[in-house]
Amino acid sequence: MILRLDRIGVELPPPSDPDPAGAQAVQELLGGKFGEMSTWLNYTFQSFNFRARQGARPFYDLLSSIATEEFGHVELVSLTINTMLTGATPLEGGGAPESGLADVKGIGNPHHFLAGGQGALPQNSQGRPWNGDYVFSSGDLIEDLTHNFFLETGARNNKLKVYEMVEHPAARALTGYLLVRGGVHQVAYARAVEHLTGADLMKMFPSPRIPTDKIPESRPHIERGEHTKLYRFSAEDFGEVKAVWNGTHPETGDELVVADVPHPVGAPAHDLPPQPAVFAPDFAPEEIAEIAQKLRKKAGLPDEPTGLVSEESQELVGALTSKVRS
Ligand code: MN3
Repeated sequence: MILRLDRIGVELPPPSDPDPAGAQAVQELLGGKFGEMSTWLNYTFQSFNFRARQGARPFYDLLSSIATEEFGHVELVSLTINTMLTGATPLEGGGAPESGLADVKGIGNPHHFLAGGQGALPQNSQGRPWNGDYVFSSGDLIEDLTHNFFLETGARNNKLKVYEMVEHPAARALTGYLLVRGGVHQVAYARAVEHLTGADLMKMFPSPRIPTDKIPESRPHIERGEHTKLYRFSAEDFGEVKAVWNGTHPETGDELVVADVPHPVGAPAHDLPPQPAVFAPDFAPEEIAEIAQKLRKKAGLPDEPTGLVSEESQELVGALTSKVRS
């Protein structure tokens, strides 16, 4: 089972200039062959299918811990896409016949506006759906772990390319963070294979060569030691991971540690404003809010919503422009 927290893995910048073309490129990191849906579901199915897990417990615990972190990465990429799409149609007014949708014709992925409400989709950067065939779960532990090392290699390669292609601050913050965490997972699978076979994949296949310490958006995470920490996403379980995740980082020489907290501190998400032109969450969002408020009152809930969103969320609507990056 998975326990869900209403926080995101790392703080993301609030919406600024909308960038639908950039959001389309970021989709590769979500629903591409080497995207977060692939890392999440490869490790998830491998952990579900793990036979004789008691005898191989440290490896099962490693796969399970990384699988859960990947769920949060799917969330982060989705929120980045949503942030970049915010304001691409007018934030206020925007009713027919001038909804602003004509302004986004030919920019980015039309599905973001036509099939979705200016939100992320389980697709790659070409708009092709994520595919269950991307999941490799052979049942052979060494084969699966070697596959995962390769998957993380491709994933980091794609992240660096998206970093270089898209200069939107949300995309840069996302890729800066994911490059560091993907690096942890790449090293983790290399360590696991090394424990089982003696082969050092980091030496045999030193790819991709990414100097994350030179990337401004990665540096703060490295300074906090995020390149050395493995999280278990459980207060009680998956503790045998330390039998595999140990030694020193092959690039920095720092000691690899299992974090003593279950998950990263993270941050509350931004409450992104409505986009009435695409009916998200409705053509007249204030009516939904009114109904919800009545229901909350009837249920004996306090006047103010109990969930947490970022502090910036209060000012998001008025501060945004609707100017699309070109
Ligand atoms: Mn990931």
